[in-house]
Amino acid sequence: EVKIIINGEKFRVSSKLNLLEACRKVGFDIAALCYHPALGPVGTCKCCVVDVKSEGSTNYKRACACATEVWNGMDIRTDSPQVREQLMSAIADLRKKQKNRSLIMKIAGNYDKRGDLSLERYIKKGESRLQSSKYQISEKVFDDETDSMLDLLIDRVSNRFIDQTNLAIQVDHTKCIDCTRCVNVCSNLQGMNVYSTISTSVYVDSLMPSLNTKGEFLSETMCISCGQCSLYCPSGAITEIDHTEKLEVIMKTKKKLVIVGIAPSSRLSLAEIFKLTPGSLTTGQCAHLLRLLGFNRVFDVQFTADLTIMEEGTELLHRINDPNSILPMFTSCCPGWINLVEKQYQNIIPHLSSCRSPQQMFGSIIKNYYAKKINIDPKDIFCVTVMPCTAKKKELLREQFRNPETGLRDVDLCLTVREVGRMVAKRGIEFSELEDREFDNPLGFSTGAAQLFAGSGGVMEAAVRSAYWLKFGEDFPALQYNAVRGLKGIKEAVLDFDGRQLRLAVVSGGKNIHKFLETWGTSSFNYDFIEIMACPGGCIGGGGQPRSNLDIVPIRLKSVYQREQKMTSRSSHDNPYVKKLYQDWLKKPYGEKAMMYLHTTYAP
Ligand code: HC0
Ligand code: SF4
Repeated sequence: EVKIIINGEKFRVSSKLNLLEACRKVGFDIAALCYHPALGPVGTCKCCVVDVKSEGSTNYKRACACATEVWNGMDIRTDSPQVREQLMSAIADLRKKQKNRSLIMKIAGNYDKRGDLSLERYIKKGESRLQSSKYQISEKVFDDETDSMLDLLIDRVSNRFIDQTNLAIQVDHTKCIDCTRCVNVCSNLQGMNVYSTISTSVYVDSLMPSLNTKGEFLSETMCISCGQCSLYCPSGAITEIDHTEKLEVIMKTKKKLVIVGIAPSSRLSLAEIFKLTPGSLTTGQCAHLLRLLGFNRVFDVQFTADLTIMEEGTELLHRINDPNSILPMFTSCCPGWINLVEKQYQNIIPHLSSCRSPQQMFGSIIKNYYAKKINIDPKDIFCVTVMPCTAKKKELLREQFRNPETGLRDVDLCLTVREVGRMVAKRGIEFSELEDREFDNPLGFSTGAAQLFAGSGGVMEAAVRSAYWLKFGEDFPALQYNAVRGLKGIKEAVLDFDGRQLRLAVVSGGKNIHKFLETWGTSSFNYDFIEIMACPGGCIGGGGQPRSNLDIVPIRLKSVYQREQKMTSRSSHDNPYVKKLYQDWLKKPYGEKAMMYLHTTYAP
């Protein structure tokens, strides 16, 4: 601990904190755009500026609190005229960056539309407009390297200021403030290295958008659509592609039966958007809320999570029993992970479970089974999901999930939790007051196993419970499987399966996945069943979750386990509606019909 003085008041704080964290801890909530506790100091936005001086010294010095350590006797002023002045200039700088960006993007747009401006004329025009602007722009705005970047910009960005090529997340370059959080998150947390700042020799006065150095659109990069960058972006430059307006149009025309399914972890975080305790929204309140938003049927994706377990558990047993089959088997419900395999680890494809994700099983059941059951043409159904994930938006667009005969997609649209939050706010619904309502059936009932899907290790635990039951005809002892619980990035366990030692691994977060797969193909990579989720912590840490402080992820996970324990049935094979679905329609897990409607293929 050290003793410090802030604005004349004395405090004791841990010496491990940086000055920004220390100030926040004792109640001085200093704004900072580029700093994020999970990422560490960057020091580009300069918004957390403070005055500091040592004991005995007379002069205060300006410092970015995020990049400053605390020391004994430190004297800090957070609101002196000098600090304010510096802050104003930092904010003006940020605005300037944004303005300059939009200007250059607009010029690029004009160039493309008219098509008659040579690059040289374009540069001169740009230069004079920039120099006559009220912002001070460096003289050396355009040099040779910048030339080629501009070329790229004009060529690649053309008339678009917003890169929506990824289909899940979008980058609005005009809103970027150069905080570099996305670069940090994508490289250091996810190990994907999609973004990079353009090297300083080219990067004059922040005129260039943070395209990666090759100037590619997102769709041309290794991006797996996990959306982690959209969780950390402080300026709204990186967001999910918003589908709320499209949905509202569909709802207003009242031509389709609009059906929704909510994902396991979405219900745990929705309340956070409205400053309620995380996990405080009950499943019953979620069902009520979704009805108020205008959905005609409100179902639970946890129902198809149970179904996934029946299929995946059976598939695992098949693979274990058949000496010619391919092991280890990897889970396949995380679309960010599937994107990663298809882009970077294609030799893993035969190892992926062929099970569709619960989202896609949901759509398939709705359009192929439920439609018939209620005697409605599937084309008159609009199927929506509420996910903690951005990659799910892209998953539903895969050709594999379009009915080959009717051409209809199984799932029509996916909203992130944040989008639902926006819809709720727009309608002015006060949901802390909402009473519980039941989900509709038959896709409304689920077990504890399905609730576990929300956190890393949950699919594994659910699968172990049912694979055990499928094999031995009795419940997994004590149900709870602690070895795969918790937020560690890589977890391993060995399970005694009637004398055969099943080697299990659970991995979440891009960087951990890369690390885990380093030994792939060598004899030390020795597993039977592996659960992988692209986001740190699994879906509870998903890229479509509310932008809460990330220390909330353990709280969400605790809420998962608490909810799970209270559920009446806790193993997927106990779901009576799943059993009935097999009786009525699918016949048996991993059977012919199930293969047709619940399984899929992957493309290298
Ligand atoms: Fe999944 Fe997920 S990825 S685990 O399989 O929870 O169920 O599809 O919905 O929430 O995104 C399931 C699927 C989800 C979540 C996510 C979770
Ligand atoms: Fe990187 Fe994920 Fe963002 Fe793509 S979505 S740029 S992989 S963090």
